[in-house]
Amino acid sequence: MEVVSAAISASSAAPSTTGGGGNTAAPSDAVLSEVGVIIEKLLAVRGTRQSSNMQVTLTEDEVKMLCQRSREIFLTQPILIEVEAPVKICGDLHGQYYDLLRLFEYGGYPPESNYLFLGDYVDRGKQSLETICLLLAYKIMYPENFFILRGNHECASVNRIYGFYDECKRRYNIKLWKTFTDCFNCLPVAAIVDGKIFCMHGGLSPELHHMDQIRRLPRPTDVPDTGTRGASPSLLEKTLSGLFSSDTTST
Ligand SMILES: [Mn+2]
Repeated sequence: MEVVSAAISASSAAPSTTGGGGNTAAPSDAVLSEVGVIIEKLLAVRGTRQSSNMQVTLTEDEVKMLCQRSREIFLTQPILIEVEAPVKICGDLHGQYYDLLRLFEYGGYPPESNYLFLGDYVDRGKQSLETICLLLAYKIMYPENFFILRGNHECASVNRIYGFYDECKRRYNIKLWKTFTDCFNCLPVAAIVDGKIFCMHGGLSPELHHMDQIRRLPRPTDVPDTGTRGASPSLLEKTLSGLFSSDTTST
């Protein structure tokens, strides 16, 4: 089995359809219309990157709605998602919103192309909020054609330190950062493309021997801090922390 890890910029693909919207947590037309407006706002700064890194300020209610609706969709889909090719696979964004826009300019804005992002949307860069909000909005809009996995920075103990918490506190409030945490704790952690390409953030855990170990992980779940657990960590803890083992704090 091939292994695709983070930091791959864009792999091949042509437009395709992999089926209609999920029916279990399908958002209402009113929600989709609201999300459409949010996407328009977020895309309105296209082409401005040379002059300034313009911010897009959504209302707090809009951001909360994105977190809550996307969280519902994540929970109706598996923690190990099965994705059909063609799909464009993209690595760390780390708050670089204009890089995300360039990826879409290059590869086609959803739903023209299908996407699988491998995690680390927040921290380090200046615009974690725009970055994660656009990804969540596309997830709600195209739940069967747009996929985002969890990276080690989609974890409160990490993004408390590396920038996302500060950005939430500066632009909104701490409560909204907690709302993001609730959403991140429900993200899928791995994907299999066309039944043969295994994709996830960071490295493989030495504890991981079978895909069912991932499928059995409960959600919501925090990623435990390595080294601060009790003497006998559960397989879940070992597996989930191991999932991100090669990419803990340095990237
Ligand atoms: Mn990273």
